[in-house]
Amino acid sequence: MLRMKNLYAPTLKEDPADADIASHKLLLRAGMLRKTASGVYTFLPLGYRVLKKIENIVREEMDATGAYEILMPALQPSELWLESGRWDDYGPELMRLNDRHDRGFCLGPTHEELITALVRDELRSYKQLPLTLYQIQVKFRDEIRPRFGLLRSREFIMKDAYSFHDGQESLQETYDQMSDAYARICERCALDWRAVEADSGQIGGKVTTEFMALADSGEAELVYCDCGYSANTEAGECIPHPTTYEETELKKIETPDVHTIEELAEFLSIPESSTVKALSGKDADGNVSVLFIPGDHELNEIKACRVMEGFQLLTDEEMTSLGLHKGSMGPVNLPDGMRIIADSSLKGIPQWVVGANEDGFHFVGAAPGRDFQVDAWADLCVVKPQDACPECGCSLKGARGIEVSQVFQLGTKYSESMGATFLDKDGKERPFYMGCYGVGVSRTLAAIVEQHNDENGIKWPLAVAPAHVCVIPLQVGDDLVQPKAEEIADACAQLGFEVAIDDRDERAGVKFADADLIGWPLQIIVGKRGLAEGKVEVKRRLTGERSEFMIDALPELLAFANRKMRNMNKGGVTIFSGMFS
Ligand code: 9G3
Repeated sequence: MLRMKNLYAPTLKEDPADADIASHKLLLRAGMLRKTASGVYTFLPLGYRVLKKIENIVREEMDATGAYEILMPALQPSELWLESGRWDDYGPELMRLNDRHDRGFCLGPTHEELITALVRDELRSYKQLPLTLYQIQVKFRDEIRPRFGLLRSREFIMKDAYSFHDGQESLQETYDQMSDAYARICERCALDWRAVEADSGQIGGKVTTEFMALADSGEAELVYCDCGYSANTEAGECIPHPTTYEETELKKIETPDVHTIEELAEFLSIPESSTVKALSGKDADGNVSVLFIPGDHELNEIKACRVMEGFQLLTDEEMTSLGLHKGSMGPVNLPDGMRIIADSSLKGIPQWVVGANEDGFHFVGAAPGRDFQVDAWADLCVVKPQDACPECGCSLKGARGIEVSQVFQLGTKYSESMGATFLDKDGKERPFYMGCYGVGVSRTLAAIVEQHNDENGIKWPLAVAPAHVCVIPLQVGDDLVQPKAEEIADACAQLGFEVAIDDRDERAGVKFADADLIGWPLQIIVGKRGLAEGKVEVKRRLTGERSEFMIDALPELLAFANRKMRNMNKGGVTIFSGMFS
C-alpha cells in the first residue's frame, strides 16, 4: 500500500521554468522525476513504478519471442569500437573516458560491438542459430542540446535486442516477429502509434521500421493514410500531384525580378504545382546534374544520393562558374555535359513552366522529348500531406511523432568488420546475418504522458499507472472516516488492485488536485458527509465521471471497477502484471 504521508512524491503547483513540453512539465510537477543535470534525470518512487511496468511489458513481449535476457556493461572498451571502425565515426556524442591505467572506454550508446564480440568465439555453429539476446539497460549519448525531458536525454533506459542468423530468410523471420512484438508493446502502453518506413541512415542496414507515437511535440515528421500506410518523411515514397499550365509552343517570357518558385507562380498567376523547380548538384566524381521537381515540393537529398552516389548540391559559386543561373535554371539550353534528372511525377506533364537558363527569363510550354531530353526519372521529393498514398492513392495526412522504438536489419555489417562467423551445414565459414531492435523505455514513458494528459495532469493508462486506485479520506483522524478508508483500501488490495491512500493531513482541494495531477486511474473519496448517508464517491480519471456508491455496495463497486479496468486496459492482458505478479 502506498501511503502518501510518507511516500516521497513532492508535487509542484507550477510548471518548472526549464520544462518545455507537457510530459516534461507533468512528470516534474507530479513528483515522478527530477533533473540531476542537463539531460540527466532521477526517477522518484512513483515515476520508477511506471518505468518498471513499461520495462515488464517489454520484457514479457521479448521473452514471448524466445529472446533471452542478458545484461551487458555500460562501460565499453574502445578496442571493440576500433575493430568495428566506429570509434572515429562519432564525435562528442560518444561519451569517452580513460580508466586509471589510461585505457580508453566509452559509456555505451548502443551495443552492436559488444554483443558481436561477446558471441563470436562461442556461437560457432549453424545449429545454434537463430539466437536473439536482449537487455534493458542505461545508454549514454551526449546530445548537444538535451531537451523535452526524457524524450532527448543524455542518459536513458533502452531495451536493445540483437539477433544472429545463418542468412537473410531467418533474419527476416525474426525482424517480422520483433515488429509484431513492438506493435503489441505500443498497444499495451496505450499509445496511438504508426509503424513507418524509415531511412536507416548511417546504421548501415538497408531495412528499418520506426514505431512512432503521434504527438505534436514529436521531432519526427511522418505521413500516414487511412489504409494503414505510413512513412517517415525522410524516406517515404513521394507521389506529388503536379498540374499543367497549357501552352503548346515553347515560349520564352521576360520575368524581371523573378527568382523563386513563389515569385514565378505569382508572376504567372498559376499554382506552384504548375511550375518546375530546378536544383543543381554533383556526384562523388564531380559529374553535374540538374534535378527537376514539381515547384510545390522540396528535394529529398537522401533520395538524390540514391540516384547520384555522394550527391551534393552545388554552391552558388560552383553554379556561376558552370554558367548556371540560380534563379532561372531549366532543361533547355543547359551548358554541355549536364545530366537532366526529373521527378517521376513530371512524366505526366507535357508542358513545363521552368527557367530559361538566362537571368530574368523563363519558358512556358517546354516539352520533354521535343525541347529537351530527360536522362533519368526518379522519386526525388520529400513526401508531404496531400501527396498520393503509394498504396491506395488517397491523400496522405501529416503528423509529428516520437520515435519510441525501431527495428533494423544489419546484414553482415558488424559480423564482417569484427570477424564473427559460424560454420554452416556444409562446414563453410560464414559471417552471421544480424538484426537489432531497440525500445526507448524511458522515452516511451514520456510519450505515454504526451498522449495521456489534460489540464489537470496525467491520465495514466491502467497497464502502466503507478497504482490503480487512490483512496482519499477527507477528514484524516476522524474516527469514522479514517478506519473506513483503511477498510476500503484493504478491500481493494484483497481484490488485487494496487492501492494508494492519501493519508496526509491536507485540505480536500489539495488532495483532489494531487490525485488528478499524479493521475491515479480511480479515486475513492471517503468523507464524513458521505459516510453519514452510507456513501462514498468514485471518480474515474480517464473521463472525470464521478458516481456515488452505498458503502455496502462496495464489493459490487469493486467488482464493477475490476471489470471496467480489465476492458479499459487495451490488449486484454492481466492488469496486475509487473509489480505484483
Ligand atoms: C553511437 C552514438 C549514437 C548512436 C549510435 C552510435 C544511434 C548508433 C543507431 C543505433 C541502432 C540500434 C541497437 C538498438 C536499436 C538502435 N545513435 N545509433 O549506433 F556511438 Cl554516440 O543505436 N542499436
